[in-house]
Amino acid sequence: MTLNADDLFMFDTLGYLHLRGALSAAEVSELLTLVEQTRTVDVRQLNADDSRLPHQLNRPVSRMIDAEPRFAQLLDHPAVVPALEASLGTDYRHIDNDLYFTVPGFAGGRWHRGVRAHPTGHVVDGAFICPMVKVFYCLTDVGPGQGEFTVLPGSHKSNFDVDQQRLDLPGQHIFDDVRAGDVIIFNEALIHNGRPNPSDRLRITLIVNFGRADAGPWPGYEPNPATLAAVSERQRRILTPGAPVWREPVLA
Ligand SMILES: O=C(O)CCC(=O)C(=O)O
Repeated sequence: MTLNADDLFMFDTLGYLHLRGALSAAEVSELLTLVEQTRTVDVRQLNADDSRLPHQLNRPVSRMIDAEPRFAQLLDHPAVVPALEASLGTDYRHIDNDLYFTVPGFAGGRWHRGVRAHPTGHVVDGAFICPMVKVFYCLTDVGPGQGEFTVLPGSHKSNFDVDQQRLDLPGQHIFDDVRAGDVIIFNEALIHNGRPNPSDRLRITLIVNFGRADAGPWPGYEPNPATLAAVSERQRRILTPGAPVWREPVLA
């Protein structure tokens, strides 16, 4: 999969790409098998040092790659490498990773962003300068009213505040036509949220968050040395912290 001029335009302007059918049916099936094997992992055991837990989501398992190093394929999957290299540079790094469930009855999250918006966007001299870009590997179909992911397109360039204490925000995009195997890539400066899930369907997402060469891991997400030893050389480079811990760079 390559990124063409239209993709670059949309990523710059909207702040996200929805890559439909990015994973094959066989890949979805393999990843769902890994999910089944990982979903009941004891997160206290996985995080021998309990100080990590307060920083993690564990919905149900943060640091899924440490729990199951075969998830490391998500660090350099061919479907996402072009967008990650274009937005973060060829030496992009891992920041955090989560096996993430949106369970039936989920009440909905709150709007947030992972890094600050930049009033003129994240392109300088024709190149992206995004500090953080997140990838959602969607393993289940998601339709209306099924705990959809939502973004405010263009909010990575926002110049005005918006009242975020409500479910629906002006201009929002709701990902309510997702098929298992789709991938969503977004600039973490986008305001985003997970909607309530009144349905009886579980939404399963594998989330991997990335930064530039100098990015450190989110606190509580430092990879295990054993994981670094188990993965490919390229994956090891991506997983190796570029700094001891995540700090947002100051963009001019
Ligand atoms: O997928 C969702 O429901 C929200 C996830 C989210 O907000 C995040 O990963 O920052």
